[in-house]
Amino acid sequence: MGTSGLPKDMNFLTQGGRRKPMRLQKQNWTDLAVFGGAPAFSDKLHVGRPNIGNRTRLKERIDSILSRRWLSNNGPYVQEFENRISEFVGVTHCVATCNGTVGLEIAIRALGLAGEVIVPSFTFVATAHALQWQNVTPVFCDVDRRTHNIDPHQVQQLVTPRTTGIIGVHLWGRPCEVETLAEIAERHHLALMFDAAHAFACTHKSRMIGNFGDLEVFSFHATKFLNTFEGGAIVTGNDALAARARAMRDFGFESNDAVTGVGTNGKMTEVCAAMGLTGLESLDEFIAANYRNYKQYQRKLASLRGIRFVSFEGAEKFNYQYIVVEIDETVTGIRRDQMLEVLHAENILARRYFHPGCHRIEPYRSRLPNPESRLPVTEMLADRVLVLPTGTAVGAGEVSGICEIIRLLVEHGAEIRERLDGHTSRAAAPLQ
Ligand code: T4K
Repeated sequence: MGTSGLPKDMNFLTQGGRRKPMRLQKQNWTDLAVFGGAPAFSDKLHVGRPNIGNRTRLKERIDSILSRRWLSNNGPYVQEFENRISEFVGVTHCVATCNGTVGLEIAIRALGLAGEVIVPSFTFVATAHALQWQNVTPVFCDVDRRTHNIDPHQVQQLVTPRTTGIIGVHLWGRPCEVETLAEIAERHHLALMFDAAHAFACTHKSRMIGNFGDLEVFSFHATKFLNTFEGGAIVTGNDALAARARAMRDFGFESNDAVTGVGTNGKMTEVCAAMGLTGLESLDEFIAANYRNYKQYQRKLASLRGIRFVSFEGAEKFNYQYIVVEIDETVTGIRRDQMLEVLHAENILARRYFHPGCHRIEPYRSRLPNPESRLPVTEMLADRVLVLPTGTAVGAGEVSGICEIIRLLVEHGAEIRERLDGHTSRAAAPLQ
């Protein structure tokens, strides 16, 4: 045993000045940690480990915030951040917010959405809650089998006299079918907005996401490609909408002492903007790390039986922030949730985004008694999708280790399942 108490054959890797977790290579499925073996990684590997830019620059910026004693309320860094985002996206207005969810809520109000709004169910719950929080009913739409994005064909069928808008979500950073959605919205006089939480720095037909619909909303949460600790932004080319959103973000103030309508406190702080400005200077580095991991995962996983690796190919730009696989248990012999259990035991904290689908979460669940017929693709994806660790905190050695465990799982799926099922049924058996 080494000094750490772990077996000597663990690879100890260091890269880029950060401590890399020790990695144990497994020869056999019976060595899996879920069956009592040592975990493959000494430290937990997370999905959503923040991308952090140049620390010295960040600390300098934080120092100047403290010297200026200007911490919030549309300070100089927030204004600079908004300008940088507008320039980068190529859009006239950027209204930075304290997080993406409040950005969505403000956007929904600024657009005057009411009654029913059509949204995908296969999204983070914030998309639906941002509507419901304002007593607007989310009407859940299914998604496309290949892209995981809202299905325009079903959107069309869900329009009623109560519908006021459509919210598309560019899931995993892949653009929705924006032209078709825009055409439906125009035909029915509906507002169209996009939840672009995953899609900063991605393009559709060579135009940056942020330029589509009436407006789009980014998230700059810690787990996102670009982060401001917590943060978000509404981007639009519509002057009136931008002015409304800007006032709503600041309690309804349009100018000093002049409140012109209802508002909230959705302001971004200076320290958050400083983080965002610093991250913007390292975007190329973030993309390069994500792309390298993406290609390595693709090489190792795309050919595995029962695994569908969600690819981002073609001429568009992507941020590769999410590594997404679908598990077909009829082929792997092992259920997605059992794979998750095995991976977690190995300290690989994969996530099953966006299980179980918003429509299966209250208060929405009771409203849709037979989701299987309305949302078959969502139901299937919610049972199949796994999201794997990536980002600047994950290196080639870790990706390789994760893929080895997945290969072991797929090659011995039926045996592992049988043993896990045995564990579960023994655990569930009543005490004698
Ligand atoms: N629309 C969509 C489509 C979204 O995906 C989101 C957010 C929103 C709207 C709303 O935007 P925000 O209001 O959040 O700006 C996480 C994020 O909290 C959430 O922002 C994100 N989507 C969602 C997909 O993922 P959880 O519940 O998975 O968070 P949590 O705490 O489990 O963190 C995820 C992983 O990241 C963990 O394994 C640990 C790691 N992590 C997290 C944080 C915060 C770190 O390593 N460091 C950190 O600082 O929702």
